[in-house]
Amino acid sequence: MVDNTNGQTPVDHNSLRLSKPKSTAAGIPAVVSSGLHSMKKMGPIKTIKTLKMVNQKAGFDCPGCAWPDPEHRSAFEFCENGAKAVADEAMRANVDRSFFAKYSVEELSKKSDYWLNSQGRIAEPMYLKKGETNYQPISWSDAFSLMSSKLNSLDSPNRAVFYTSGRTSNEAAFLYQAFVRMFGTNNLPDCSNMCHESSGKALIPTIGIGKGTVTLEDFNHADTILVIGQNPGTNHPRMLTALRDAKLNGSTIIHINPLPETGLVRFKHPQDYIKLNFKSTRLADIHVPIRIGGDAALFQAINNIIINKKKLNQHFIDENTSGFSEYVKSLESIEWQRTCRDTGLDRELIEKIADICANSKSIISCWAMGLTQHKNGVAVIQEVVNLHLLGGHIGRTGAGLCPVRGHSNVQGNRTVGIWEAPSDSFTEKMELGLKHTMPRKHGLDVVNAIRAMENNQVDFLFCLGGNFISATPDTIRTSNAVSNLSMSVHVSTKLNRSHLVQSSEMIILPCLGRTEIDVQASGPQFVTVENSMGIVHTSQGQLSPASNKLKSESWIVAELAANTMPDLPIDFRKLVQNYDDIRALIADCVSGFENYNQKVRQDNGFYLPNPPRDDCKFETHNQLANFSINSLPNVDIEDNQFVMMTIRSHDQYNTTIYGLDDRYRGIKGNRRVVLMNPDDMLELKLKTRDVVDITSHHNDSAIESKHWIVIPYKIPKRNVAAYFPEANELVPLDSTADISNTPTSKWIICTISGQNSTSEEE
Ligand SMILES: Nc1nc2c(c(=O)[nH]1)N[C@H]1C(S)=C(S)[C@@H](COP(=O)(O)OP(=O)(O)OC[C@H]3O[C@@H](n4cnc5c(=O)[nH]c(N)nc54)[C@H](O)[C@@H]3O)O[C@H]1N2
Ligand SMILES: Nc1nc2c(c(=O)[nH]1)N[C@H]1C(S)=C(S)[C@@H](COP(=O)(O)OP(=O)(O)OC[C@H]3O[C@@H](n4cnc5c(=O)[nH]c(N)nc54)[C@H](O)[C@@H]3O)O[C@H]1N2
Ligand SMILES: [Mo]
Repeated sequence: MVDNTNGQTPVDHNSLRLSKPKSTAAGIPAVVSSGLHSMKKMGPIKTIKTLKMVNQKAGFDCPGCAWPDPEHRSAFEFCENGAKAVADEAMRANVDRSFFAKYSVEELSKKSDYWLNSQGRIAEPMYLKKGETNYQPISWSDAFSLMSSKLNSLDSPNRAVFYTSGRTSNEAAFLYQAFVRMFGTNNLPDCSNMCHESSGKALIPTIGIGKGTVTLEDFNHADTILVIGQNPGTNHPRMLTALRDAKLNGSTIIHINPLPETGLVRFKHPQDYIKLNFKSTRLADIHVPIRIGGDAALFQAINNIIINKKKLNQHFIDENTSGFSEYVKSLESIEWQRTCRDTGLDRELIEKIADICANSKSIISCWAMGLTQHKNGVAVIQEVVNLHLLGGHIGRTGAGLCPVRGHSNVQGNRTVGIWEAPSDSFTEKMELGLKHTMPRKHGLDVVNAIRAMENNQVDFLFCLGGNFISATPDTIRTSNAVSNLSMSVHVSTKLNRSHLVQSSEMIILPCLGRTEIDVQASGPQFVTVENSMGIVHTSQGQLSPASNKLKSESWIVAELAANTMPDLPIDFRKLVQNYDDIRALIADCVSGFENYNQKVRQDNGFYLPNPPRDDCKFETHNQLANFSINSLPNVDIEDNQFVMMTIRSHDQYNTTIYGLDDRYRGIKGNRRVVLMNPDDMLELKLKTRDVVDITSHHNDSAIESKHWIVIPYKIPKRNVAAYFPEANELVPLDSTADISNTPTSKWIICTISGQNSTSEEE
């Protein structure tokens, strides 16, 4: 029905069911939901066997999120959504040559994301020749010959782009960036560019490290925990356990979010049922229903109140920081009228939160995409940092900054070199370790890579995991850019839309997942990953691979390197025979990994050095933590406009759609919905389930997307929400955050029109 050759998600005509949003997260429904998903995909025996290995010392790291494991683990150390991620990977390998013979690329592109994912694991390498309609099988060696001759035929190494999604192990990621840089380019865009890039860019100049500064234990000692722009009930369910424990230890939890996300209302730990404890815990003491984009105004106001009340840690400020008096001066012009308008909040509530912060001995601030994916993503995070510097809430027990990472090893990937803009000192150490020169010129990030493809400056795209088409913004524009490529290669576990938007030649390389046994010449291997709190630990797959044609990511990267550059000083093929050898090389090339092989074998792994956390030291240009002064963003919109945020539902992992239900929000069966404030609906004369068209506006350009079902929801006026990836087609490629260049997926100015009556059954 819809022309889908450009990678758009087809319109969803399934019937929509609505119910009241839930008030308690997890509990029995979570156990049932994860159980059902797992049983359906794996059967009962494999389900129990598999789930017992998640996040255990000798098991595999959950491919779900990057939340750390407690030191004393229970037998079932996973959450509902982790169980779904595991079950999804443990599916049978039905996507093989007969599958691709049956369905042409054109036919597959008409299928929903849910359907594509539910077909099972990809079984063997596949090749789509120029002009052909269907993928055909190809041998591993022929695939490498095609790729290496393409790479060697390029006019410049910079005409190749190497994307990474954050599930890749440290070992594979390290080998990959080593090869890419020795090949001669820093074109290493990654999912981080669309995720926590703003956090890194905000933290490096202010505290000297682009990572968080707390440990899990700190949660037990925090007076106040701010959860800002984050939906942990769905995206980091195991964080709820940490919040519950903090709560039981007396902390106050403040949830700053346009939506009253269920995960932060009440929580029931599924494991408590085993102990016959049926009570749930209230989590957030205060929900702050901020307008989308109002956080900078909120934090400046809070900081100003704290300064005016003189509730400062003057000793910390004097000893450890720079820029305090300039910052104080910069806040003098704050006006309540603007604060209340930008935030949509009453003065009273803001004063109450400021009061709590001012009187807290130790604050932890957690944040995710609700802050990073904004035009002022970097600046707003720096405003949170300012709050911490005023009270010295950093570098001591129970206090600190906690950017909550997404993909399970996205932080580790960065640490070992997946970055288009490495520092000179990083590159120098890498060169010494690898005994090979590397380019200094910074490469392309995600958005600039798409622009370069659009301008025919790139011929070759290699994706180590991920779903480039559906994760990036501006779907139609990006699809057109990608179709300019002469070759694109996807190392994947599951079928996704990126396999269906045609470049001249396409290759799919199926790889082992985190859960599967990885045997190389020296025997079974484990890999290593870094969680959101800087702990590096092992992960060892335990399940038989879904197909005997799957290869490990490290092996794939090594073969790519060996085929493309046979004369390198490093024997990539030898390195993958025993991953200890890769780790030994990482120890030589990356700071903090000395004695890697020994340290990572300790129970619970090891912490990477973190000067602010460990010693209250700040390795910035002036060796001090820096206050930052940022002007407020203009969040005014015109009378007929709305601000849209694109969010995740409960049954998805990024672009992988496990199911069609968003259980906590009470939205089931159909994902092509737009959540609106009931007063706005009245004004636009819209009823529940009416169908509308949405147009996004950026500078002078507009993008239209048809057929969205309206749902009334508790969301601030003039704010709307829709699900990612369906709504990506509305995110303009050129609307990006200052400094980090992250697409503003939570700030899309749009108009809504073309209402007609319900057509969900059509
Ligand atoms: N099950 C599951 N787990 C996941 C993922 C998944 O898709 N599924 N994805 C993983 C990845 S890669 C990531 S990055 C994380 C993402 O984790 P989150 O960042 O929690 O994910 P989002 O759904 O993007 O939610 C952002 C939240 O920010 C709020 N928000 C939006 N705009 C604003 C704003 O202007 N101000 C404030 N204060 N809040 C705002 C939204 O209402 C929403 O609750 O989760 C990871 N874990
Ligand atoms: N509008 C909008 N856009 C967004 C966001 C948003 O909030 N709103 N969020 C952004 C964020 S935070 C992120 S992190 C990106 C996510 O961007 P990506 O990381 O590119 O996307 P994923 O959906 O996580 O990738 C899913 C695919 O990864 C492959 N895969 C899964 N496991 C493995 C594995 O172990 N190895 C390999 N090689 N492949 C594997 C499967 O084939 C699957 O189809 O999207 C970004 N895009
Ligand atoms: Mo992410």
